[in-house]
Amino acid sequence: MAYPMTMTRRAALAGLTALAAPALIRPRAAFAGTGQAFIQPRLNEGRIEGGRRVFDLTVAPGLHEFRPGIATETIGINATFLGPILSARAGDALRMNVANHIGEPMTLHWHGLHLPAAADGGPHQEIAPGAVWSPEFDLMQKAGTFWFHGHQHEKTGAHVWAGMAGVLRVTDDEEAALPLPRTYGEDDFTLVLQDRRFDADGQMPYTMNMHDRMAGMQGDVLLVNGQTGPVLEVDTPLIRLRILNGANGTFYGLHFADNRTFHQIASDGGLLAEPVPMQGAILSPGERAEFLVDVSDGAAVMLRAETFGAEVAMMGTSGTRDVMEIRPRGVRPTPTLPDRLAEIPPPPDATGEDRRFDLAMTGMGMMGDFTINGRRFDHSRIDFAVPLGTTETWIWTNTTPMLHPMHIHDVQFRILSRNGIPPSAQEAGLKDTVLIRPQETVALRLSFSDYADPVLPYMYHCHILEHEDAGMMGQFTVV
Ligand SMILES: [Cu+2]
Repeated sequence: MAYPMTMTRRAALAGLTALAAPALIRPRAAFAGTGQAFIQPRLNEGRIEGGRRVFDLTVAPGLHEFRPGIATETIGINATFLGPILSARAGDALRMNVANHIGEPMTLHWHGLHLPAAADGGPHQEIAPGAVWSPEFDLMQKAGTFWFHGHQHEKTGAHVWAGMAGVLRVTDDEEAALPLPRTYGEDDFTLVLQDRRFDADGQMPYTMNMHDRMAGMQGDVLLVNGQTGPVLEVDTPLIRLRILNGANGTFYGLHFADNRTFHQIASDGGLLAEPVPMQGAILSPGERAEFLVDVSDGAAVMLRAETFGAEVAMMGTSGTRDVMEIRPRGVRPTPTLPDRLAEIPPPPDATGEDRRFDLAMTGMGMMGDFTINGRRFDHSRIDFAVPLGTTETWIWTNTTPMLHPMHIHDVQFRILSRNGIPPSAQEAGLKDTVLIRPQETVALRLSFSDYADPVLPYMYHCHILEHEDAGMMGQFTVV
């Protein structure tokens, strides 16, 4: 049954689906909702050793049952698919022991964290097969939902597709003082959304066709923490959903089947100024958001995602899929939401350079290159150096007909404008990944502090992993 799009969701998708064509991908009946109880990855608080919070992460091949009785070859982190939810407090001194058991070089990148370049886990921190990498750094974040994933040169797409990703949940005093749901597994749930294609043997080989090379890998099976169509039963009137778009190349337009209003309370880097009411929210690959959902009426409701790829302006969306059914066990009093969440000061004034980044596509797309300022990624080329202690303005212009979610390492930045218009409330907080639509110019303000390294760079890249692996990436040092 086609779901009638609300005006709000139409507005959210405006400009993306103007030239919509028929759906490309249809869900497979075999993967219709299983009705399994929702499972979220295990919460892992690490261990305290000499004043440091230490996490032991073993990255290894696995066999995961996406369907009962069918073992699919995967990569997992302390698990058969994906990794644990790491839990740490802002200000913690961390050590990550990352053991590579996958038999080929890999890296593990801490997405969204402000840290020294040597600890970043980008393509320059390669972990040899059999080796353990143990970066140490301070957790200099606000409370929020961060994540970690493979970032091996030209293998990011393949590694993440296989399951090399996990979530880092950061707490702090500011967030803890607010009347918000935060009890893991009771009223606070983490959802890693991804989609995958399975072959006749139940495997998910990373084989790209021409469309995948152009638009990024998309699948016809929507996964929530590796499950299909789970059911979440809850006992509280208000629940918090921390959602990561962990897909390689798919965008999710999240909404509820009954069109209910829900509230976004956090973006990539932490809490927003106040709860933002909405009936639909788009999450690009790499982005996170936290939502409050009022389920006090006791009615079961389906969380749904309109799914689409980078090429949506040309090809339309690939349809609407069920994500997870929420079943409250009883009617409860209507909850009250806090009026204010966090202090979000105006973006800092610029003290350094304005830099321009032109996103372009050469050739006719299918076999062409994606470039930034006319150049493909070169592992041995530093594109520019930023002076430590400066605040810069980065202006992105997208002349391709595709969506590109651009991610910048080391910083949580602020969005100044989209085509000259100030950002909406849900984009006015801390961000590390920003969607740049076709024909859009987006200005960001970024401060580079604390960590300098004359040699080791940070990355900036499209978070459609097939675009990144194809060279839509650059690197800068902070000096
Ligand atoms: Cu891209």
